Amino acid sequence: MHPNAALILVDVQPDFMPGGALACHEGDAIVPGIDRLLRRGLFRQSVATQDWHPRGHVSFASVHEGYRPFQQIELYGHPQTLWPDHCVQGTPGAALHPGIDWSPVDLILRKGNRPDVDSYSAFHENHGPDDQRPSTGLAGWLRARGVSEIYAVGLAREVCVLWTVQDALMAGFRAHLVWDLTRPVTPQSDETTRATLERLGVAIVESAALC
Ligand code: VGL
Ligand code: ZN
Repeated sequence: MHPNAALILVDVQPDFMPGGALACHEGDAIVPGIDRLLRRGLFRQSVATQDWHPRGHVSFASVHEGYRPFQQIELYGHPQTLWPDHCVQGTPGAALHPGIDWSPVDLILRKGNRPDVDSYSAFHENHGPDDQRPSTGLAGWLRARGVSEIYAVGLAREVCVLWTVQDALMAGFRAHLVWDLTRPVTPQSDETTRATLERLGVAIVESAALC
């Protein structure tokens, strides 16, 4: 039991899994373990994020003439990776994965709905035209419910999961990443991701050790 902890389930959506628009390596392998973890009810609160883009979103390579997915541009003074069209609002690929019973989840937070700003983390949008990273309100929501630490699972390990644990730390939460319940877009990024987490003081844990 983790009486002061929240489970954050990041972007567990078909578009981030094999066959999806922006597939993570073995992205579907985390589905049974996440379903089991949710059913165990170990956490004070649980929050799911859902990547939820309008058609023609600024992060889609298809709207930047001459660019292809996975190339980088500068957007509002910050690097922006261009992605294949993914998680378009209302499409099956954007659904919360049907292999998980989502009924125990306390909050579902949709992100990336602003056409001109991307949004990786559960806590803040990415930089916008005014150079701010607007808060989603999640830190306050968690604090108001007595949460002081978070455990992150989901996709993608080196993108939205990593940004979420980084922002959690910045907001004053103890942060854990459940390694076996995350998968990366690019497996070659794992070494850098681990080093970053260790440097920041994020605990890397395995789901089998949670009790
Ligand atoms: C994500 C790229 C674009 C993620 C979302 O969930 O990690 N990655 N949108
Ligand atoms: Zn996205």
